[in-house]
Amino acid sequence: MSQTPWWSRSVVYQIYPRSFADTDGDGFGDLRGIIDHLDHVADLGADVLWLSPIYVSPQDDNGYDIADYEAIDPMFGTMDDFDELVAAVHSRGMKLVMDLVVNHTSDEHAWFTESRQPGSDKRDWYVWRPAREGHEPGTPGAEPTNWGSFFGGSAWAYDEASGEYYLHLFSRKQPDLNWENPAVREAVYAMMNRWVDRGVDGFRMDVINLISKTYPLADGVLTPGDPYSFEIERVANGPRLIEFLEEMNREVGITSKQLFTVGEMVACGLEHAREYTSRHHDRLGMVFTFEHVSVDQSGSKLSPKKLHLPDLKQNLARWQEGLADDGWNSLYFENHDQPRSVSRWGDDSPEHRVASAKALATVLHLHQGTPYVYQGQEIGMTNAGFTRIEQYADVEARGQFAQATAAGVPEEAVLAGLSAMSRDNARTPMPWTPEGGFTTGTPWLPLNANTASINVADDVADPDGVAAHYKALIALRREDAVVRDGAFELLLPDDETLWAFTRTLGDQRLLVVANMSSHLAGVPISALPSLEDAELVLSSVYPGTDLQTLAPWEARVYRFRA
Ligand code: TEU
Repeated sequence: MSQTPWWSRSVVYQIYPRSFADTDGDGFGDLRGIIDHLDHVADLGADVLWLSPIYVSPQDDNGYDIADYEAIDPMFGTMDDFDELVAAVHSRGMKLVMDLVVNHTSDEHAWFTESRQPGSDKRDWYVWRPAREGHEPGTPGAEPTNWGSFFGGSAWAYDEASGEYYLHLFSRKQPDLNWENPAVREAVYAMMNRWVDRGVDGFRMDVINLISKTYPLADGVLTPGDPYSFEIERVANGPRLIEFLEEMNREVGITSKQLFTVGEMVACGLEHAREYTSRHHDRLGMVFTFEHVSVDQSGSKLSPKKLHLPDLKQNLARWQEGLADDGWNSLYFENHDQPRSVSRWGDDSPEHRVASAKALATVLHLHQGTPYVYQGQEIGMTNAGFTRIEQYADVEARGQFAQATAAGVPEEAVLAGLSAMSRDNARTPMPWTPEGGFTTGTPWLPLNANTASINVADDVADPDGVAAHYKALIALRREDAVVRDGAFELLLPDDETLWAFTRTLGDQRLLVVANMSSHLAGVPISALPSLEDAELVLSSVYPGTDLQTLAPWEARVYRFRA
């Protein structure tokens, strides 16, 4: 793959279907709701739509637990609705990318129901192990290894009927598939091919670097105070991952059909990303790393710390440089698993919310890579503001709460962590109008309490709204080759307030300078390229005349000849 692939020019909009738009009043979003609101996405200028899972699922993990890969869950609609959606997306010149969740299935998938029978030929489709030697099966400590699951508790569930344990790196309703078994791989590729034949343009691959594990499965090191080991190296980036990715690429025709692929990868560093996205191999188009969304965490997700800006911008810069000559970056601050960026790294007070949402958008979209906009990010949606555990619907939030409180962490501390970091922050339904406009029924998760003031209708009607700024950024990317292909250079790397960088292509150069704080910031002009003959192309707030001082969250983009 040597030509520049089409998706390196794209902007992706992620839809979380259950929270997007409900047309039948059941309180859950559906495919017809997506069809109804496609013009909102098209107006922004995004050209790829990624749908979180819409397949048949008991919804233990909101669809990331799939019971039938080949059918649409009735809560979302029918296959006819899906075909209509594909056509509606394509007729707008956009592409449709599906979520592919094949590290695990639901425990209600027919493959797993069969696998539960010890003599079945599907037994080996999942990861079954006997109890630890010398232990009574099903008793505490008898789990085959000491691994913890991502969602709290052991990564092993005991199956009484067969007297063995199955591995589940996520909830106990998400048993891991055994990718060592060629029949599993064949079945997955065949399924992918059927979706491609139906018209889908690519896949976002859920935790795809967990499909190859390091065998034999063995205990990890325990951190004091933690009942389970979380040594991610034992399950991520395993020895056969590249082989599996290349096989999948070949069997599904990913490169030959120019399908869009992004592999979500925990524990994926730059070196891994280079390997997986190299243009000299047929593996993946790009990856989602977790590095930059971990810079404000001290150890666990539930103990966030204040962002030290240099950590974030230096991390992104390192990836910009690291993938400049080979490979490709995805650019994201938000998705359905992350808190709202304006609450996390901006300032969600009424005074600064809009400007800080725009400043965050500006810096992200002017990096090199494929930017992702998560539904609601384009209007500067904020965190949910939950204060009680009962308000959370997420299996991860509930599991982590149970594990942490059982280990003696005070409830208040866990709730504070969840309030800042929980995934439900991103999952409150889309506020289409000041009244809500998401459903005529009772929404599955309450709309954000600030819907009357933060909603799509009001924001898009405002020429100074957040969406207008996203539109301008996306348009700039379309028009300007520097945004797509320009070399990246981080300026003022240690500055704790300013985020500044240049992009250069031939004699064209862009300078981006943003004040990432809620106070006025002086700019050390002498450390920046001279602005003589520079043209201001974009700004997040009404611009002053010089660059000596930036208003709170003021971000500016200048164009000039290098
Ligand atoms: O997420 C993978 C993942 O490891 C994390 O995002 C995880 O959900 C958590 O936030 C870590 O604390 C993917 C999906 O994006 C997520 O929604 C699913 O729950 C998960 O895989 C399992 O399929």
